[in-house]
Amino acid sequence: MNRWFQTESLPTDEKIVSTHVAELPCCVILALMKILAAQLIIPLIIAAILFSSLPQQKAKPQRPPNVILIIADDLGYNDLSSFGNEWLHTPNIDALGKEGVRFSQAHVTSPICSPSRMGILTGRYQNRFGSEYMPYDKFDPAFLKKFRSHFFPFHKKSEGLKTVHPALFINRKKYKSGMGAHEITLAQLVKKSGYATGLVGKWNLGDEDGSHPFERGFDYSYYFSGALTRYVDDPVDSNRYINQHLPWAFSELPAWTPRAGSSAIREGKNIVKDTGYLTFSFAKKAEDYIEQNKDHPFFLMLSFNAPQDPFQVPKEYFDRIKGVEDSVKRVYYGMIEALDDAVGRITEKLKSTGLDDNTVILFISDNGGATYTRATENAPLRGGKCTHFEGGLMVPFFIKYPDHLNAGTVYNKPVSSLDVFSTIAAITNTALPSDRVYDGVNLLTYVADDKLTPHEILYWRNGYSKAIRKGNWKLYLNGKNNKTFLFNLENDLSEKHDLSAEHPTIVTELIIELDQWEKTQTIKPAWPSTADVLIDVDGEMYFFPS
Ligand SMILES: [Ca+2]
Repeated sequence: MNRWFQTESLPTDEKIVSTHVAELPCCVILALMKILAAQLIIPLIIAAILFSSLPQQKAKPQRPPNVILIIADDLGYNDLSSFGNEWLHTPNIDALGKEGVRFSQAHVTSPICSPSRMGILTGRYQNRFGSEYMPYDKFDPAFLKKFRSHFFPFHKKSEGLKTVHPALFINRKKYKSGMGAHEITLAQLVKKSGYATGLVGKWNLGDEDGSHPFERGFDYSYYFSGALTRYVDDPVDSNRYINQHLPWAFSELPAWTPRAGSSAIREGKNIVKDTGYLTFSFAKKAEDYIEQNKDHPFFLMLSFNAPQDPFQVPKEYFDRIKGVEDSVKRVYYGMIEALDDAVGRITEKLKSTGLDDNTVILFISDNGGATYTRATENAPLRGGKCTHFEGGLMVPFFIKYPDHLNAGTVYNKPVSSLDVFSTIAAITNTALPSDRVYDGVNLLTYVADDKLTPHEILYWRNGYSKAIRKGNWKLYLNGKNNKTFLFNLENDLSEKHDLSAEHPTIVTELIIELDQWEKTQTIKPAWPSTADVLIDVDGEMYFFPS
């Protein structure tokens, strides 16, 4: 029965009418019946119209919503206007939070690109399937030769890189690095519900057979498979673009690798020549994808490499940044404003195609800001990319879902990038596979009910660098530095006060919980780390296996 026709008063009214009818003369009864009949005709006509409209409603259900997952690269907690940065303007990205939900404590599962993206794309801790370190990129042979001969002398001068695992140069054929064949990606998931699937941008989930996006559920792909590529292909027009080198950063040499091997731009299986500024090329491809798929439900993963290095920016974006003298920061902020404009083009395209009311946009960064570039600090958080301090793990995250999530909501409980998978499963009405454990939750449920808590415990492991958060207690262990930190994030989000000496029992409890998770829910890394990097945090150097 339709809810429009269920009224609690109807049985009572019937009872009253029948009682009075028995006591009245026939002529009065007839007159009353005429009046009643007249009064009933109009409601009956309305009821008939409403009933007749029901099958029509069922015949035309609202189309399932489109889903666009936008991933930024190394965009830190303090790199957007809405998260407090006063030196740049990011109105388009911030609008996603203003028109949806802004998550103030969103954690990724790793402070480096690939393992974090593995978690987002599978909804499972990547440690469950051995994707703990960066996969081995394929470099241009000529570049690799130069890389080898310059690597160690170069890095003796840099602060960032301590050792390089021989696997990077010698054993790469011994290991198949990349997402395990058994894992199910978001694209493979939503295809079960009939979605068209597209990837535009950085992949970084492996460059071996079986690991490519077109082999992992994406019907369409315009991408590069590795961690890094230039924003402008050679030759760079110095009248239009600014190159900012970072001779102090361990990533300096690989960041400027020519567009070959894992850095080549591909459309499906074919290498293509992209002549634009890559952030805008990705925006254009995403616009085209939306146009071409506007007549049926689609899932688009738009995975920018901005604002990761190499630092290259169109001159007009450099000029837009006012009041910042440091050219490194100015280029970096310009790259973020270009990213913001690219996001604006996507939201405009949704409006012009009439899809904006029925499209969900999720925006997240894959890890915290890279402090080793000296362009960002992640304030008020400590540390950054390649550390398990919050600066490496806590990132900007928004979900805009018109008519389902209230505009302007700020959600303050800890959430995880693992939740992206379960939330998209719910939005697309796709059942999660029952043959494996999923570590995320459907955030729609939790945002709607403040009494619920998405995660009591979160875990992290990249080799010897590990962390656990239980409630507001956060433990960070660095086996190579021989450090143990305990923080209470409720009143010390900046991780300034190590409480490990004051609360040894909590330290022990958290170590046991972390150990238990490692023993029962993770496997050994499927391939060795490529390098130990050294990251400066407040003047102290911390090891991290990349
Ligand atoms: Ca990244």
